[in-house]
Amino acid sequence: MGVLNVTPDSFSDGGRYLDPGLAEARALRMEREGAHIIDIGGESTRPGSLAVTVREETRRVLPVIKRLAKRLRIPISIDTWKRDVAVAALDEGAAIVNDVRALSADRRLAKDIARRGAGVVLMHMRGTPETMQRDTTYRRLVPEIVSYLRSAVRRALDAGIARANIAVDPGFGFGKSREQNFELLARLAEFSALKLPLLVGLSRKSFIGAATGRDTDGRLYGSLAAASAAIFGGAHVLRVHDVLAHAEVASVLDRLAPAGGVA
Ligand code: HH2
Repeated sequence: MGVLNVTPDSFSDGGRYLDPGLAEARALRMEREGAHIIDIGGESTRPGSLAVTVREETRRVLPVIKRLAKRLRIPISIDTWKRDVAVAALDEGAAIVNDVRALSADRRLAKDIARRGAGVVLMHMRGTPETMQRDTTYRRLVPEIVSYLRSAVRRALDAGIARANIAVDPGFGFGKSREQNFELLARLAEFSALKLPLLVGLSRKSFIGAATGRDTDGRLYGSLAAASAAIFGGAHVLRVHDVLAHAEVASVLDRLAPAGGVA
């Protein structure tokens, strides 16, 4: 899944793709480089960020979705937790809602997704991006996140979303300390209990920089190491900024599966 942030302030590519023409070119390039999904976001969710209005978010993403729906052969996902933004994006050609609040912000969104036969990514976060790093204590980290995701999956199924259209995500960097992000990565295999495709967003995140001492733009090698660990831990979808490099890593690791290796 290639990341396309149409925002002025995303932690890694903020401000680079505000122009719809540049955003379109970036998405087409990620498709050529091996992306299977393009994830378009109009609001930064980096720690401490504030929510933008629906009007502003749709103003940023809709023109890009409109253009790309005609040109891409791969599906578009809309990275939003706001119902109005999600519905407008689906109606313009997005096929998946990537919801960092796992359908908890507005109960009606699940039904909107079900009615359109769209896909959904259910991600774990505690609080909001503004507050999520204030308290990162968990009684039992992995079981708590698994159980949160289990409830979110129940919400999705109850609204009529097909099981085949659901993926889950532990939400790296969303209300977790550095150590907890590493623990989650080391214990990713435990999420197979949910028996659903597992998506992870590790690319260029700060816990990777904490290990390598690099800033956002210098985190490719660290991200690739984390992605490899995630594949060994059973991840099915990698949400990344550097598509070509990750696609090459995945294509080598995928060769291990027929030999009884990587799941
Ligand atoms: N991470 C970010 C945004 N959306 N969605 C899912 N499912 N999983 C993630 O880990 C995830 C996500 C944050 O990264 P980015 O979009 O690059 O930055 P920003 O939130 O600053 O726009």
